Amino acid sequence: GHYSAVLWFTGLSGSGKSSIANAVSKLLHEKGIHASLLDGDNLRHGLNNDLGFSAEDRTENIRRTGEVAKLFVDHGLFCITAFISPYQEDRQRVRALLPQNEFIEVFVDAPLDVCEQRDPKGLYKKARAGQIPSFTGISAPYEAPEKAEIVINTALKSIEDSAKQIIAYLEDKGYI
Ligand code: GGZ
Repeated sequence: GHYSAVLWFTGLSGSGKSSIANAVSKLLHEKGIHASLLDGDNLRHGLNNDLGFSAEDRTENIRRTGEVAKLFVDHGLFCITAFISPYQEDRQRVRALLPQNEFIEVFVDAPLDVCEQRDPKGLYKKARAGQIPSFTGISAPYEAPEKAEIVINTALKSIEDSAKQIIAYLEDKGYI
């Protein structure tokens, strides 16, 4: 058996949230544990397709996602979320929805210049050129967590090692 929780990833665009979240999901699956994976990309095509990137819309994006994550955990599943979730207060509100040990904040901590150099979708380039308004890190804020349960420096660690760090945390704390 296992003790389920939300693994709430937060970090800049291009920090590696989705890649690490996918790798963690795969490692859990190999252990016979099914995790539901939610990310900005997929939810913004459906449930959240009415939301843009204003501060208000991001807050609502995170609120809805938090409620969905809570449903999964209440049903005994791990839920892994990968959203920029740039506001401390929004993440705190999701944390408060759940018992203390059922919210695990994972700060995917890659410096802006590293994310900007990666620029896998060319979004930073567009944002610098003024073609994407309110782009996180360029023209909209990112509030780094002060007390995340897990901090990963993806400038120094591979996706695979980052995922292993998270699995080790879950084992160490007795979740799995
Ligand atoms: C930040 C944006 C923006 C703006 C589009 N700011 O690298 P990506 O493409 O795949 O990840 C980013 C994604 C962020 O969506 P989230 O739902 O995670 O954001 S939040 O938690 O802040 O609500 C990026 C793309 O959407 N994107 N415009 N202006 N990222």
